[in-house]
Amino acid sequence: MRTIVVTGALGQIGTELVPYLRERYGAEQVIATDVKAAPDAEEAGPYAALDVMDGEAFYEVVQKHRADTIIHLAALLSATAEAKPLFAWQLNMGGLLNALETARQLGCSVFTPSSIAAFGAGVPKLGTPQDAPQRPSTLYGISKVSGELLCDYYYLKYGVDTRGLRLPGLISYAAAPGGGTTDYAVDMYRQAVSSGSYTSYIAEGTYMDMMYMPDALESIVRLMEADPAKLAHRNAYNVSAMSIEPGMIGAAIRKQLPDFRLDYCVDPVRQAIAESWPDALDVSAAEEEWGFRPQYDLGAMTADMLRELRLRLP
Ligand code: AKB
Repeated sequence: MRTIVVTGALGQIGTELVPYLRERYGAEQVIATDVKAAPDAEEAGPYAALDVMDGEAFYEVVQKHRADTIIHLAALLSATAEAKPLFAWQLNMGGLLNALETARQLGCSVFTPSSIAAFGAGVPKLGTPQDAPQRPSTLYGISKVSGELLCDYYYLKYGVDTRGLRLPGLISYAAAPGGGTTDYAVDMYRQAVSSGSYTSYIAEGTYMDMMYMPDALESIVRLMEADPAKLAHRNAYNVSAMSIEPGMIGAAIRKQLPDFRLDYCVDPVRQAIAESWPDALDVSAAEEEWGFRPQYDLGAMTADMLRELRLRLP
């Protein structure tokens, strides 16, 4: 990667990925884009307002900056997609198609995230294999499987260097997530610091894969820098650092904040989404093909999250 256009740069991943890439590749080499106008703080490098559903505008931004890589993050997450399925399909698929077409015409590589949501019924919940039937029951999951297939198509038919990760729930202190099912985990840490208690909309005992944001950022770069000859599974790799449920996060928080109180008020929509997903992915293909190696377990992540949130939250 030399010059990189990032879409959805103001979202949960983009907020942290853009500075991470700028540190590594140089500020001027990373062009942050989002549908919103540039925030005042966005002075650390180039920024362009871009609606990813506008194919011509997409092409122009990438061409103008002579980018060789597109990191396409703009998408609706699971809970929002379930509330607005038509728009979610249009944005998640239309934006990706524009990214791939631009890449095809300008010779770029493409990274785009898939998700644990790309799996549904009919797979083992524990150790969900890299290659398994993908029959998701959520609109978000359907868009993610379709995205994986579309990325494969552009690779096989046009030689576009497409790569992706089936990301688990990402936990970070820097940017609040929006519209996901795994967001409860981030909310719990934030509320633990700001109010000392949290009411979870996901039921106790509901396991999902999660990963701390620094491991996600490192994994994206590691995959994009990997030797293409070793990538048998390009779109997309199972990745996860831990399989956890709300009570485990609560217990980890209580080790540092003994008075932290965790209650439950289950939201049936997000609970159903969570139950349709795997409990724990098999990540061996990512380990073998490009050296996936997350650093943070639940304890280390909790210590870091609480330390950082105490500095940030009132
Ligand atoms: C969501 O909850 O929708 C996302 C995801 C797992 O893809 N965090």
